[in-house]
Amino acid sequence: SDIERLYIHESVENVVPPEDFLAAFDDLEIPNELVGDGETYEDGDAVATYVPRPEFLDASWIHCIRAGHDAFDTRDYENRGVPLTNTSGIHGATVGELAIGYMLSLSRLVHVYRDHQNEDDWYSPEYERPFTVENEQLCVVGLGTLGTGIAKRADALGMDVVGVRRRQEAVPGVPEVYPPDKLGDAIAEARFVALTVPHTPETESMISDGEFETMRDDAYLINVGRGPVVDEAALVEALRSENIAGAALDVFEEEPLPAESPLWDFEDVIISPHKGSATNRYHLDIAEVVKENIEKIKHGESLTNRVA
Ligand code: NDP
Ligand code: 7N6
Repeated sequence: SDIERLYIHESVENVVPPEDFLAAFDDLEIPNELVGDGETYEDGDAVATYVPRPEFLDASWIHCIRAGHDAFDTRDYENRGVPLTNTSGIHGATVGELAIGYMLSLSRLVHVYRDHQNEDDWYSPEYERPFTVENEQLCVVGLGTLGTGIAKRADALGMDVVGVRRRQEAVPGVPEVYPPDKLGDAIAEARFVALTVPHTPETESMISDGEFETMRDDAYLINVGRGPVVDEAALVEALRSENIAGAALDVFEEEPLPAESPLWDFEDVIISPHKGSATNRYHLDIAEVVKENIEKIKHGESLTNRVA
């Protein structure tokens, strides 16, 4: 049935200013409203939300404003026949540019110079340390919106890009695509390993002791997917034992990253507080996906990004 009302759950504040997000729907013919917990929903209601809530199962359609819908139990939605959609498809440039920024900093030491700037220190690194990313190998694990967003930008910088995914589909800028059971081969020669897979039972702790053994000693791990994809204790150990050279991390097993985490203190670990997707037009990018699906429901077409 048609969507008659659009509710925006207040949890969207985790990512976007709720009032700005709400205003992005003002051009629709249907009413929109900001709601909190404990609301009642009925047929014809749609909810865009950051968190899952049991009462959402009474509505006609739920949209998760995140690309990763791992906080939602898809079985609940399937059992009730309520469609659940996510916001994959919009983060190629945002997360892609962040990952490129990480690699350019790790190679040209921008983060190190800033650390020294904080001490008014005109610093000269060891001659051996800086390098260009040009001609270095990047392995992108997961070749969806995020992964291809990183791959095509890395390709433009003259990097040699390989990737990992389950489906053996050709990906522009990625001449070599490995299946997940060849992960070791895919990461063995890489200077940078970038993780862009969703958190699923298959990807949990996909990068652990064995993978850090396999990686080059001068390699850097980039994680912009989800924290649990990496065994964080193994990562800390790999950094301590100099089994890898460093890391750039946007996502963590526990967020916010606890103050006592050793990850804060490595010079060649760059930490961003889950801001890979944060830009000043994030609310508009998400709203576009929601509006596209409101149109699709109206025309009886199948939903984009349906995950349950
Ligand atoms: P997509 O669905 O477009 O891409 C996911 C990719 O992962 C697909 O190419 C899929 O390919 C691959 N994949 C899935 N399972 C496996 C596996 N077991 N082994 C290898 N590859 C696998 O999603 P997005 O790119 O939009 O987002 C990916 C994830 O990134 C999200 O789920 C979310 O967790 C995270 N994210 C983080 C953000 C941040 O702020 N840091 C922002 C946005 C997203 P195939 O099916 O062929 O295996
Ligand atoms: C919100 C980032 C996603 O999955 O994790 C991202 O889209 C959202 C802080």
